[in-house]
Amino acid sequence: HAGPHVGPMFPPTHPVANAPVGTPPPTVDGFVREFLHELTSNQGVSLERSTVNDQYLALAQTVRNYLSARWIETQKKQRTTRPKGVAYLSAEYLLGRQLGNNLLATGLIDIAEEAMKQCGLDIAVLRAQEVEPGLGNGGLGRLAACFVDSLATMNVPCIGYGLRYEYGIFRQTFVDGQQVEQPDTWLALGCPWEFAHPEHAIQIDFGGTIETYVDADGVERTRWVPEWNVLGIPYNYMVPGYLNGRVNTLRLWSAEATKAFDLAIFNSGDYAQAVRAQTFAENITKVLYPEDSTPQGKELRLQQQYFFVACSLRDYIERVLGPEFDLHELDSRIIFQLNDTHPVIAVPELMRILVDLKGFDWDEAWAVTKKCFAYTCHTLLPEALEVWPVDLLGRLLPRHLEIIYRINEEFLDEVREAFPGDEMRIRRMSIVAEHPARAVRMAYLATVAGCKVNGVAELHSQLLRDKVLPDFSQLWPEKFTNVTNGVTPRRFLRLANRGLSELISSAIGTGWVTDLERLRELEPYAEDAEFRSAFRDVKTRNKAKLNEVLIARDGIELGQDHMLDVMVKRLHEYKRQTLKLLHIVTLYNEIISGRLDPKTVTPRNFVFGAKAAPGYLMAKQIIHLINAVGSTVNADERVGGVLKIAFPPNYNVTLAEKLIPAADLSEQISLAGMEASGTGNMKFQMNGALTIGTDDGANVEIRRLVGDENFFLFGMSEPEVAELQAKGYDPGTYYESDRRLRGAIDLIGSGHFSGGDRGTFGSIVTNLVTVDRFMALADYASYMDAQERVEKAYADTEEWTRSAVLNVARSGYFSSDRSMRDYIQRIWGTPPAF
Ligand code: OAK
Repeated sequence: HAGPHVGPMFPPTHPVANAPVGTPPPTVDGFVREFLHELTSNQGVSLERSTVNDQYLALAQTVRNYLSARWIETQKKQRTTRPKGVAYLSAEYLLGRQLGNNLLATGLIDIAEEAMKQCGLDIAVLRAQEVEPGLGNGGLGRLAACFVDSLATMNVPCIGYGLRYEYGIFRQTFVDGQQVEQPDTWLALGCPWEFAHPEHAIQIDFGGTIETYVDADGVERTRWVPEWNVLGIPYNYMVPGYLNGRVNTLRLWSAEATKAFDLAIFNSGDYAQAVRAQTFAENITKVLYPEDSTPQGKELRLQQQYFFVACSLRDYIERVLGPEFDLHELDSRIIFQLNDTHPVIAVPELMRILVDLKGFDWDEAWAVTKKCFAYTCHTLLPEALEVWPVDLLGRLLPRHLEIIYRINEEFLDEVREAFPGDEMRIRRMSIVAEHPARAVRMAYLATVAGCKVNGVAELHSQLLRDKVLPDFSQLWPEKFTNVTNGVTPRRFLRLANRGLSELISSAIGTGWVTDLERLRELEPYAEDAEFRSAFRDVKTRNKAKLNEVLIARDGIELGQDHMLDVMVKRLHEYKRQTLKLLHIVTLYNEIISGRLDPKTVTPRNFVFGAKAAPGYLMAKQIIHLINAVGSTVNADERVGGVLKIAFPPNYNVTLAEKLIPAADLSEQISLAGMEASGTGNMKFQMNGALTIGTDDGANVEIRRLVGDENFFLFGMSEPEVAELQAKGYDPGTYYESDRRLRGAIDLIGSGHFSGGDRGTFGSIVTNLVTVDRFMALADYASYMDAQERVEKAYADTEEWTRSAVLNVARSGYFSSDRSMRDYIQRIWGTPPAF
């Protein structure tokens, strides 16, 4: 690829680089003064009478003040230099808490800590007061948050566009071991990080009809006559680079009723109806859909998608570029990156703007549009590919449907020309599917419109080309590329694991924070017994901290001096939490039936974290089973405490930041060919956990980098899975022929974990033995073997630590800074600005 040259990142400057230009560096005294000022002027309370929430808000406000001057500065510079920027379009941003990250980015951690101490406050208590904005489901949303962090740190102009859900991902609770969802009221105590701009509201239309008319030049044109509309209110969030003075913007849209809409009904005297209209409009951004990669095809979801991309395009074109800008040159100033298919309705929207509103002719508009979008796919599951029924689209967005039809017609003409007479291919490739019902395949639309299409790990990108979009990759091989995911080392190493960060910096300096490949310099320290001992001390302290958190948060007590084995991710059958359970239940069954002496078992804490989509019944049953196995095993004296199962509810970014630094073993055990990438896998590696995993997603690249001897590989490879699938998979044969496996499954089926009731987990058992879509039984024996290798390896403390250090040293590739560099070179062409 002939991308632009990407120079070194903007070098980190002094530790208060984000302080306003011309202001003296902050001192503890100054910080105390500002904090107290915020407390009195913003919260209206004295220090003596203030609550922890007051104190948190005042502290956040103090930090926000440092950042906002730099933010204004960044925007001012951009208005004069007019660089090309990235507009990241994402329905989800799973940000995590902001205070710690913003203190880190401004270099104010120590000053703030000392200042709070002088006020008699513990900054840790204040930080714990923050409710994280859970505006995402899992991997896709967290990735978006890592990417905007990296772009700011690398000095690349970027606006993240998304939705300001009033309720984020539900708060998970367990009642009798079963998931119960509670609303996430993240805004209840006030969010100090957002800047609302109701004066910049944008009107967004829906519904109605289309009509043709003849314009002043005698040209026949089409226009949309919408039926109803809402207002989009922008809420801006600062995205600071790490110690570099740049502050980018995250702009999330909130829906409100339009005045005109209200007023008409109000004037008719129906006050109640007017209020209903308000409610109706505000529903659009009321709640995040909690389905992770299984879209439900709900009308409200399409409303959300159109609402946020329509707001974002209008915002960029009218407010950022302005009326003078020649939209023929749009691609010189922006690339719209589509985070999966959720924002793909932006494609016909841009066409509509150019053709209907700006008077472009069709071909001209299409030429511009094709250069302005790029599409990232985050899945391989067929059921995760979004498809919108034509009648729904036509009802909500009639003009967009018409535009999609025309895009499709012209696209299919192109296919016909490339493959004359191949009608089957035409039908396969059509953006509009005819069966089972007429529907628009959003991934196809994104592929046709995008200048590039990428997967999120090498294996995934390959499978995307070969299995999901084979006809498209044959037609346009050069369109397809890979960008392996990454995670931000600021949040997930520097901030989450201060102990390890300090140990690393004491060995190799601090440069790794923005240049993670420098972790390679740690390799020789793997051979240094003193360093290894210090490394173990850090782990031990992280485990102790985790214990404190779990006791305070959930009353959970982990086993002392146990290996920490962690599986945290959304609950999905393809991720195979059940395979993990089969391992645990097997050990347990072998112990209680006297075949395994618990004294010979390495003591282990098994920690799960997982939310299930509320409508995903099998996932919810698996959660129930994990909890049931946990309470049974934990209470069984025959186990002697060597197996300890913990399932803290409501796994989120905040908990991840505590769990991952304490982990010894990272479970990445999806069926090969199912996990697009995984990003938790990278966070664990970076924090010195060893991985037990299949050859799936980014595990492939992790293993290649750390070496076979530092990774516990098991299970079928993707081609082996495909072969077994083709041959016909029968889980029953594995069940019949493997005594330990049968024993574990039978124990679950016997009602042992459900007070004797065989029905409770009957469907899990039946499903495993007769269907097992994700082949847990086929990989079971290999997994058990690998777990035995884990036990042996863990027994050799020095060797294990050596491996752990090498895992850290070889994790540099998985910085999201590197991902961003790849996007820039392969897709965006947006070099660092100033
Ligand atoms: C969510 C909704 C629709 C389609 C995909 C997702 C999603 O979260 N996918 C996940 O994206 C992560 C980031 O790329 C990957 O690491 C995960 O493997 C993938 O499941």
